[in-house]
Amino acid sequence: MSKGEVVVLDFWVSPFCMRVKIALGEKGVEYEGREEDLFGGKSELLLKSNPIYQKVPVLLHNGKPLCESTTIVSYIDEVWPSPPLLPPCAYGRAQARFWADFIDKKAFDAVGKIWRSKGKVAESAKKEFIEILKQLEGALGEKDYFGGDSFGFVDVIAIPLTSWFHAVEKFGGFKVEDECPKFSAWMKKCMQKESVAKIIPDPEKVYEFVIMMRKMQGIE
Ligand code: GS8
Repeated sequence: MSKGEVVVLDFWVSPFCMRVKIALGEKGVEYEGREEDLFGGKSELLLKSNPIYQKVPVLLHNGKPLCESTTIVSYIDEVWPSPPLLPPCAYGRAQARFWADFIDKKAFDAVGKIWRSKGKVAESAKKEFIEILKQLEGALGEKDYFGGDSFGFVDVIAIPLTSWFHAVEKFGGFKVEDECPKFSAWMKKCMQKESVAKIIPDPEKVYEFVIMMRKMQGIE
């Protein structure tokens, strides 16, 4: 479903970039992914396209840049409406945006706190993280996906975070599956989707990346 040229300024292990690629995959949109070197030096194109934050992902649609993953996923849903990610009613859309915001504010922070810490701090970060997952389990309820029967907006926003779970499980000494079985079942269901499976990186590679980051930040 072409509506011009689509380029994603990307970084393989970034859950924010994964959101954009999964949304494009759901819509069947072809795109060119350009891997950024976030440590060695960002491209001129990235600096020019996202002068405010200088972060990936950036979506370039016919040369016009869009920044911030949740904003980009909403844009993709508007430009390529089929299959829809956001629900048709205003209330459902507002609810989806509420949970997307919760994931950004709470869940990402909690994952970061676990891998960036050690000892007692890591222990309390782990408790906080499990609490957040349980709140997400509550939002999921008995549904297959956050929005109901089909994979939608909140699923696209949330599923990339799970690519870091293996790493945080190793550092935190726990298993998401034991603590939050319903959330875990949702993860497995999402992973059966081609749009998700082909984008989520190998958990061992993510773990190795996190070890490297911990070394770089002097944590170990
Ligand atoms: C976060 C993007 C981000 O943190 C979004 O798109 O939703 N709120 C934004 N991108 C990171 C890579 S993933 O951790 C990034 O580009 N970092 C480079 C930097 O901070 O210099």
